[in-house]
Amino acid sequence: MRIGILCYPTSGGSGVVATEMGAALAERGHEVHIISYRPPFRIRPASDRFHFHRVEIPQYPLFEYPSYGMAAACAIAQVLELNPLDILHAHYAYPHAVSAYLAQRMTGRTPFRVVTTLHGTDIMLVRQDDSFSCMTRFGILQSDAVTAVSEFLRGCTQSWFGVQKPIEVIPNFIDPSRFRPRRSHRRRRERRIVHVSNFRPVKRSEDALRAFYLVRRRAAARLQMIGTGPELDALRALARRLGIAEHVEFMGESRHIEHVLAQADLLLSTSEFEGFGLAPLEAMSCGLPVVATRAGGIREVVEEGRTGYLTAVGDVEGLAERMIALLDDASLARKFGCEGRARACDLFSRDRVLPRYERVYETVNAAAAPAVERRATHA
Ligand code: GMT
Repeated sequence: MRIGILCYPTSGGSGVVATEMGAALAERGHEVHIISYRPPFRIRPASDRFHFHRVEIPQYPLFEYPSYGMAAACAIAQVLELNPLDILHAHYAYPHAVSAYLAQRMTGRTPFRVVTTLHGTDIMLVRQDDSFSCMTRFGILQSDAVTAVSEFLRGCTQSWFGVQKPIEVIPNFIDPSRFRPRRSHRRRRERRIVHVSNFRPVKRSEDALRAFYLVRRRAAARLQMIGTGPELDALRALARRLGIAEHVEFMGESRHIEHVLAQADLLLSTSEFEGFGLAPLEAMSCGLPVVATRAGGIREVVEEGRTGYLTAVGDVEGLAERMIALLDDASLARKFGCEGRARACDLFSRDRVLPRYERVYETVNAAAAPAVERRATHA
């Protein structure tokens, strides 16, 4: 099949999943066109069937707010001039599903079908600002098929947007040969706790520092903060105020997070909301136990009491206690790590998940009538 993938290029999970999906689909024989405003964060040469196209966002002094959504629609239309597509896979209902719809209309007939994957941030936006709601709902309703990365996210979408349209849950995936345990079981003097974030309020990374502060009073440990984002300076300042700065390493974005994870002792996730929780899954695949908040989709990734511990959002003491329990008991940590690895391989391996997307593509492609003509704007 000929598949276009429209995604954000940033280090957030949706861009990572979209790029990995593109690379893997190309390896499976599809022709893949990634469309994004810069080469996505984890993009890597996959095969000669894997192409990148840039969304150019025109600047003109009169227009104070250049429209990214429309620029994305133009980019799709330009790709289509030279490369016919069967499927345009939009990662995010807002704005990408709407851009895909617009591109369908611009190109006259309906040359491709639109599959939209909801990741979480796109759906959660409406809780912050209701003005996103009508466009997000429109994007969902106009897509030929919609998938969500967790049951939780499907439920939120159906209730917050009042849509009855079927939404198939297809979880995120990992490549188990890349995300694999590599650790020697020799105990280091300082145990390593990893926290992955884009340092936005929804991640509650302050809780990670505060919980780590409590851990430090009981165990020699080091906190590795991976990622970048708007709260970074405030977090550095907090680490200094708590007197733990020398034990907290702000590592920036990591293209090869699998190497950091493989050398760590546990993953800490403190979010208030997660559509899925890709970092916990990657950690489990590397054989790490996870300590996390019960934030939405994470409950479908981490099996409580078996592959990790879950606490209420904001329960800093609870997070610290669970981390100490795992750092103190090497055999428990190892048991959780092994169970996590097995769960990641059994339920979330790339080879298991990708055929599900291929089936969605085949189904919408086989649908008789061209999508735009037959669609109504209601559920
Ligand atoms: O978590 C972020 O802020 C990044 C975000 C994104 O949109 O790139 O991640 C979302 O998609 C990931 C991949 O499906 C999920 O694992 C994350 O849970 C989800 N984030 C949120 O829902 C906040």
